[in-house]
Amino acid sequence: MRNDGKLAHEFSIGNAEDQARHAEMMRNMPAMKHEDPNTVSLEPGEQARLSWQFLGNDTVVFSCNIPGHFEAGMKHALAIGQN
Ligand SMILES: [Cu+2]
Repeated sequence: MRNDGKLAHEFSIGNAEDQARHAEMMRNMPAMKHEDPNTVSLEPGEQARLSWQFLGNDTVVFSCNIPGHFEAGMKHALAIGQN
């Protein structure tokens, strides 16, 4: 992925609970930068690769958890597997 925007963004994969917890943590510590296996943070112009294997049936939430971004709509829920 590549950040073509003018602000820093994050791309994070998780379920709805993970993302809510992650967003809450980032509201409390706005300067924190995540480089977890399920998350990349990108400054404007930066690019990175993230590989993830989806197993089983779940609803996955892709989101940017930088404070205000998730709330502004930077999220997408997707059902995976054989539902
Ligand atoms: Cu963002």
